Amino acid sequence: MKKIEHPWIGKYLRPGAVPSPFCPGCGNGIIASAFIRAVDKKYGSFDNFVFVSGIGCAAWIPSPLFYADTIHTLHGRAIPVAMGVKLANPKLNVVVISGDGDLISIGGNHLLHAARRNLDILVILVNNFVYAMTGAQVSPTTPLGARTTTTPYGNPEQPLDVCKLLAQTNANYVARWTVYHVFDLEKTFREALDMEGFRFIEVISSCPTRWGHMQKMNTIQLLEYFKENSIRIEQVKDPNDTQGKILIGVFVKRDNPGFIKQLSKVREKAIELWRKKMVK
Ligand SMILES: Cc1ncc(C[n+]2csc(CCOP(=O)(O)OP(=O)(O)O)c2C)c(N)n1
Ligand code: SF4
Ligand SMILES: [Mg+2]
Repeated sequence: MKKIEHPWIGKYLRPGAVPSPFCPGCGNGIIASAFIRAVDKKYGSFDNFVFVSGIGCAAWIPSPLFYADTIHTLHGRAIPVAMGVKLANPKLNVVVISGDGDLISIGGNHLLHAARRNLDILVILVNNFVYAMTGAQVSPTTPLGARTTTTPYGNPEQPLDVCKLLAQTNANYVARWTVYHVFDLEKTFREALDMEGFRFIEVISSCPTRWGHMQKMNTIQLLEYFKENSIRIEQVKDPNDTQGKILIGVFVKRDNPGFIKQLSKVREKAIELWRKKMVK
């Protein structure tokens, strides 16, 4: 095989993982490159980063693709592992990248509570509407009526709008883009990387092999669909404008103290009380 040369290989991309492990047309490559460009502009390296992922195609973005410290953990358990990493060393930039099945289905409970705590991690949800790695099974984001391998006559369930849900918690940042909106995506990564507290970015991604196959859509058609059917939050004049549309943009941006700050306040208080021997 011809050797591929690129300045990112050996810096941001693990040499053994190039060419990428993803199918042609997979949005995972677009998300990975937008994220690397954001990090490169802000920090110039992955030195202070730890990436945590669960199981699924999206989880392969950090591991094996990124040449960085990564923990590829159990299905659904990326967030608790990321919490452990952040508590052990709060100076690290801790980033979770995983899929809709991993983060919302089996890992949904962890996602909700990390947002409630305003835990200082960045979570990137790669939403391709199915469990892609295991063969296009229905997920909590599969649209109503859509065909998947486990709903061959149409999905009878309503999907979860996870951005709307998390916007109601204490999360400091919640945003959604699609892989068509690549410049917005990079900008949002840069913005979120700087912040404390819980930051959540959903990226609607193209999966031509599993999701696209079930919908009889190729990569171009998927990207065209994202382009034609997205509406920016600022453009919404009436709630009906969002019917059948993908609502994109920044849902919330706050600068509330993150969990690490709250925890250190309690820790300082405990030490002070202990010193005064007020605690038995
Ligand atoms: C405990 C456990 N249950 C089920 C599986 C099988 N499994 C592997 S990946 C996956 C779903 C992945 O879906 P998603 O997170 O959406 O990632 P995608 O492949 O779509 O990027 C499942 C159910 C597993 N690995 N471990
Ligand atoms: S199955 Fe879908 S999500 Fe997985 S690598 Fe292929 S295109 Fe990407
Ligand atoms: Mg998925």
